[in-house]
Amino acid sequence: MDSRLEGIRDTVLARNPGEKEFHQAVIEVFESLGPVHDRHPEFLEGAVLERLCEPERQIIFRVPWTDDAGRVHVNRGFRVEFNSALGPYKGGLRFHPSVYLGIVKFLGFEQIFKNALTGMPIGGGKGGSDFDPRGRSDAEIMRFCQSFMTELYRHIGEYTDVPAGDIGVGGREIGYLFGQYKRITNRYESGVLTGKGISWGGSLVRPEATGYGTVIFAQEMLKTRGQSFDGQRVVVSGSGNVAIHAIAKAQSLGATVVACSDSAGYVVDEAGIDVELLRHIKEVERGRLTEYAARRGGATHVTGGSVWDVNGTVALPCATQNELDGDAAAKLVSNGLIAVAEGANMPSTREAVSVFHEAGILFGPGKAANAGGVATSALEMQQNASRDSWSFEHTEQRLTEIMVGIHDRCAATADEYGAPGNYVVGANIGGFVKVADAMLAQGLI
Ligand code: NDP
Ligand code: 2IT
Repeated sequence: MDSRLEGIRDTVLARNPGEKEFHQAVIEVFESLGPVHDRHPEFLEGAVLERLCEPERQIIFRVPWTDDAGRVHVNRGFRVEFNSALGPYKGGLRFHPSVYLGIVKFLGFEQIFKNALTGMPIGGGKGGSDFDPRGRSDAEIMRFCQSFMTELYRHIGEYTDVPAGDIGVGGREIGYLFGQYKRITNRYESGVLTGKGISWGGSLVRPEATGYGTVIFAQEMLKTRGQSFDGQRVVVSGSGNVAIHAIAKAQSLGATVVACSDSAGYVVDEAGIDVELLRHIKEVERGRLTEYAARRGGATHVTGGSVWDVNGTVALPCATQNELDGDAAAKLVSNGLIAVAEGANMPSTREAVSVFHEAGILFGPGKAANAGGVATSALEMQQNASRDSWSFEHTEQRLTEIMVGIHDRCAATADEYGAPGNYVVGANIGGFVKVADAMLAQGLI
């Protein structure tokens, strides 16, 4: 790391003790930014990095709710409004038992750069709760969401902060959250949340957007080496919103997706994952991957283990942070890997990213490769602002243009700063310069 940034990094780590995922995200960005500060001394003079690492506002609140048996539970709710230089805070809500401030801050920090790369007018934020939705009835989920929004509503708004989904938060939860916001405020403010149902202000393509966008980004990387998805053997982690649509898109481009996973294990299906069956089990029945293997002839389920033991030419990690470590990366490389695009946020550890770079693997970091979800959220906000709704084809075309644009900007920025082919450098510098310029233009805030 550039020696001018080391002291700033040390201060950030010391000010935020115990938040290891946030530290990891900050260090990874700082490692790219040395050359920017050679060209832009004004960023150091204006203490841009010090300001960028301190969220503009952090909200932590109690979320009490009752289960179906009438027992009272208390969870913790978070919203970190990280940076509004480019637009209202924008980013998802995650409901998962592992959520604590360090996870919300890593996600919010990444979101600043990701949102800048989309070229849309959106700042960065993130939120969520340590609530575990697993095994909860619809009525329990609804009561939790209503309680969560009963505090959150006072902090958000179309021009202030616009949450959406993430792990454990999909269309059902956004519905309950929107209903409660409307009830408390007496405003049909469509633009306050994205990922809404299509009949009440949602956008076509938003459910598919992250997974589709990740595959479009990967396809652009493959093109730089004269390759495509056609005939690739793809391994995907996760089996949620992002994974399902990444699988569908990769297969529509001629690839065979031979494996996917959940937190209990993974399935191998050499014939190619049956997306409709997977979608039905996961989204309609809210079941487990063991069900998939039980119903699909030829597929096998492995309990525990690592999906990265399955060999493939393209890997799409679409589950969660730090799910792909240095050993897994080395194994993938020795098994014939050529490309990785991150559908999840920070799924590869720093060691894994080093392994990929040293082996000359095409590597698309999450803040670039999974930006299609939030970009389509911004398209949903545009439709809401103009009280319009666009066709699937038009919206998908916009998503494709945005993803190709992000790919090309990352590649051009990496070239410009002397790191050709390094999409991590391209994404970090590309996102950072845009936000830094806007922060300086807006004065000391
Ligand atoms: P979902 O809740 O729909 O699916 C999450 C998937 O990841 C499930 O298969 C889940 O398995 C698995 N998973 C979650 N946590 C863990 C864990 N700790 N260990 C192992 N597996 C885990 O979430 P999404 O598909 O929406 O999100 C997946 C990733 O994509 C996240 O990193 C998210 O931040 C990122 N992302 C999401 C976007 C979106 O628009 N939804 C946009 C950009 C990025 P199980 O069911 O067993 O828990
Ligand atoms: O990580 C992400 O970009 C998301 N979970 C989507 C955020 C959004 O506002 O659509």
